[in-house]
Amino acid sequence: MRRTLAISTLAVAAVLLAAPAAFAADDYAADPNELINHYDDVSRYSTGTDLWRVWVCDTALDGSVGVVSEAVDILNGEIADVYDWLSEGMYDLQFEAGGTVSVPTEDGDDCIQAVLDASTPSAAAGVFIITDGPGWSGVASPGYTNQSLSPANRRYALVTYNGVFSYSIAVSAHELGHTIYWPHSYVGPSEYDNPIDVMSGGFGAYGTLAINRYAAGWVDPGQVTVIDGTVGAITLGPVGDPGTQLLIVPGDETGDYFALDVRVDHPYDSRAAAHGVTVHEVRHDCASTFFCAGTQREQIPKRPTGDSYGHVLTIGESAIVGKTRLEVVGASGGGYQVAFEPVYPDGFAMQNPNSGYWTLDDGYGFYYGIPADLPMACDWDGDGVSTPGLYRQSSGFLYLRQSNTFGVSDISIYFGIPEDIPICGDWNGDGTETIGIYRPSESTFYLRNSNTFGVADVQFTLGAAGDVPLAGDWDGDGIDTPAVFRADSGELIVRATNDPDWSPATHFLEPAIPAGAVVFAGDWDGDGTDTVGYHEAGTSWFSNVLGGAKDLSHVWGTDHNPVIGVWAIS
Ligand SMILES: [Ca+2]
Ligand SMILES: [Ca+2]
Ligand SMILES: [Ca+2]
Ligand SMILES: [Ca+2]
Repeated sequence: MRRTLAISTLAVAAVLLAAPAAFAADDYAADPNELINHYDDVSRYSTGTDLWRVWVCDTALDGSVGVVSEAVDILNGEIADVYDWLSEGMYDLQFEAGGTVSVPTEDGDDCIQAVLDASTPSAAAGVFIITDGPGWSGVASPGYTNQSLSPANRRYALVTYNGVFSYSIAVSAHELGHTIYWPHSYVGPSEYDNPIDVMSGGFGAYGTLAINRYAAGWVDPGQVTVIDGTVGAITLGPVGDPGTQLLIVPGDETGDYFALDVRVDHPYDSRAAAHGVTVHEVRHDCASTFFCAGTQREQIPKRPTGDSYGHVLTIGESAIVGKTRLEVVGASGGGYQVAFEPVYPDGFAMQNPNSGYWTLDDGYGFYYGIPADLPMACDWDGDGVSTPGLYRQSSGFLYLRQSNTFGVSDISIYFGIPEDIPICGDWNGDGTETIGIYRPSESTFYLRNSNTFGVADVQFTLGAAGDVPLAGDWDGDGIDTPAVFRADSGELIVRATNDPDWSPATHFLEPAIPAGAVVFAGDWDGDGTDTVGYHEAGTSWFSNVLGGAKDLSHVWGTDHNPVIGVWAIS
């Protein structure tokens, strides 16, 4: 039998037909935390009893249909139990027998129409339909908002036979999630690439995001903590924890934010790789979508890699979201302790290649290195402050210093050969920036995850002869990745990840950079995303947008090397 996991929702069309005048694009007023658009609409079925009538639909396909009474027992068993767990007892799913219909086609839409036509008004709020279609798939809709009972509300979930009568009845849980206005969470282009979410590709586990549980009314508004730009730490608990279950980092506007929650071992959520603190970006795209609530809410795993657990932070891992750096610092009270601090913007320093004198952006200076050393600055010890590093091309030695003062190197490492160009960054997202080199003759980056002697932890090719190597966090996920700047075409070619086997490269056009200028990268506005600038004739020009016009400037004397870093965190 062909196995498919093509799960989809028809929610939008059904809702739009109902009561368009009821939806204002900016209606967050019903939610005390102003996180969920149309909170009262999207939580209306998910507290208290939600009664369903179960039907089977015999199509022109010749697969198994199943027996209604057996389906009712399964749904009242494990599926109701799953939602009892997720809702902490607040959502009582109940299923009762409906009936059987036949349609002359193979089309699930015909089944939905036939069941709604055959239904009589009752206390049920939806119809649950099982077809004889192959594989594991389904569709669902929360229905009209101006009617609450079936069939007038046209609320339905439809799954294939295997979605109830096989080992993978998570398909049923998934479709029922849509009927309480839960969207898919995904990186894309597939909507099923988030392996931890039953509302995406997580069909081995029943867990879902705390923002879904909050939207359903199961996480109390008082169990939400919104980070306000301060330094601190909080204990984040899993389903059932009486304390904070949802941590919010604000984004740029109402309805756009980052949501963190905790996943721990549970019989219904036992996939070990999914345990930790999950990070998702939530967006209500009300500008381009008329109805941006519920199933139209965007929930995007950060870090943005499909089919991976990269957005599940374990102890010791960190991420930058919004203007906040987060780190999971330990386990606590059945959940995790999450520390947070603002992201500090980069500033300019300059290094005089003739004297080895460094001048920071506040005017303070010190001697470090000898003429001809190539300067860089990174946070070699993870304390938040950048300090100098020098690469002596003649010997292949890197000389790192841990303070911005006069003195000899604290760390010296042999890494590279005379032609190499040094770079540095946090290649693995652990909060410490480490060394790397670019070997122009091989167009290859060699990255190391510790500031110690040894071979590269990661290496891969990028770019072509003549390209200038750079490193930065181009997408704001807390992980620095290499890029190359190609002066003759003005292209900045950015690698998405440090996965040596495969990583897409994105091309940004940087036409504002003149040929021959020194190019550098940094985060000057402290939003966690690095962008580029150039230095020419004593002035540095930069933009806070990749590909943007270089209209910000920093002026100093000629004949100096610009060095970008976080020079102060006060
Ligand atoms: Ca440091
Ligand atoms: Ca690191
Ligand atoms: Ca990145
Ligand atoms: Ca920035």
